[in-house]
Amino acid sequence: MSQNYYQKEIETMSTEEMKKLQSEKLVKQVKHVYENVPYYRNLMDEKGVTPEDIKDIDDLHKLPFLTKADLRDAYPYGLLAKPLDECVRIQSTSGTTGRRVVAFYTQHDVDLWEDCCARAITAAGGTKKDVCQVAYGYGLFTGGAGLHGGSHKVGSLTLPMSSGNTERQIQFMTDLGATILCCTPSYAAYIGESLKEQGYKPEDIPLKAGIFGAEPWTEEMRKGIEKALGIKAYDIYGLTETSGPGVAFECSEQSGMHVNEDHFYAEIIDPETGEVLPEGSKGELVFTSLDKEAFPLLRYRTRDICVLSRKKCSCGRTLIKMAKPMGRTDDMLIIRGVNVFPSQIETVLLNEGYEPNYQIIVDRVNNNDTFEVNVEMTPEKFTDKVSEILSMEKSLAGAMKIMLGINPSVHLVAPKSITRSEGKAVRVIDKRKLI
Ligand code: DLL
Repeated sequence: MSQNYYQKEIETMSTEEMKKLQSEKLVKQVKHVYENVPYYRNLMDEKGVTPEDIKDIDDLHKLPFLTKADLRDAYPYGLLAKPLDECVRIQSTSGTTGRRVVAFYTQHDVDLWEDCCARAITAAGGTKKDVCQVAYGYGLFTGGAGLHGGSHKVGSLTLPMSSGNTERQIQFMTDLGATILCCTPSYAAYIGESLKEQGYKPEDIPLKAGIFGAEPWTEEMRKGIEKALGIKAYDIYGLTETSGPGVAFECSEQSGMHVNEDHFYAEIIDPETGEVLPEGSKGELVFTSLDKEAFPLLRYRTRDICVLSRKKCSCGRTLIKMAKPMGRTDDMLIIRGVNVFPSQIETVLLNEGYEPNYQIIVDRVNNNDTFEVNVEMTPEKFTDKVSEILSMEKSLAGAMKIMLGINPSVHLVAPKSITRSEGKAVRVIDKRKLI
């Protein structure tokens, strides 16, 4: 295989060796947390677990979970495991769903995180010869900082663009010959649209690969972006609580993301009961940070719904793989009693030849849920004949009914009328105020 591994000895380690490494790290980590984080020590005491009970990775299930509610309770310093003067950085979430998460990093933690991102860039074919355009937001969001650091480690020429200012993105991309683009998939799709409008064909664009994540995106959307930009599009996953992007990354096989399991141990649990589920089961993804110093969360419930697999990968890596997250336990809409994920709607749209430019609007009128989906017409499908529009809306609503089991009312809206996102896209407007 021609690809250059960044850390081959880890990424192709046997499962037994990996387990040994994880066990050694976990024993130390639990001790570190117990001694330095009174908040978690109380949770362990309540559960009657001591650090001595954790002898290897198979004992992990004995430990209590941490949830977003714990992060809220402990905000801002309650889960910090190192003195502040040993920390060199914070990053934070946008805080759209409740209080912000503030994560702390020592220099060791920053290095570990950047290593993970460097592995991701390498797996996407990146080397020091590449020009890596980082169009994730810089600042508190982890996307910009993480991929920026990873690109430096790989030795690529890094373009620290941040998100937005699409004209300038395109100018730098074409003038400086960017070969790798890092941004959210929705922004990649938007950059693709803008390039097309400016008369660029995929073969005129210097890019060869994209590293896209931070929000859910479907296989159909991947195909659309790959076609528009003439690239291979790789998924990358992570969350602020675990450090940021790079917890898992896609390789040449493009079928699920390898978890950097020497640093982050993944479990799948039943979100209702908390029971650990066997490999291959669908459930909530839980991460344990095995060697972070400042903000080392143990058994953190991500709320992402996912599946893990140890199936052999053609790239040679042995790191366990996670599927594309299928939604979030808190992203799932319950409309008229039926579970609906935005990703299902996106799949229907792409199958039916629409772009993933849509917005779901849910409301409650006279105790009944209303369910509307606004979908942009594509220039190809555009018509101003009312009868044709009605028939297209009916056919799309029918396809959604088959996928979801309930009937939305679909409205086709003019191309480009739904606000484009330069970061994470806002797909759902839930006006019901159920919480
Ligand atoms: O989104 C970190 C990140 C930055 C990942 C850049 C990838 C690239 P948060 O803002 O804390 O961190 O949001 C974390 O975003 O729990 C998932 O629900 C979602 N998410 C992240 N990556 C993916 C992905 C960053 N590849 C939350 N596919 C996570 C689907 C993703 N969802």
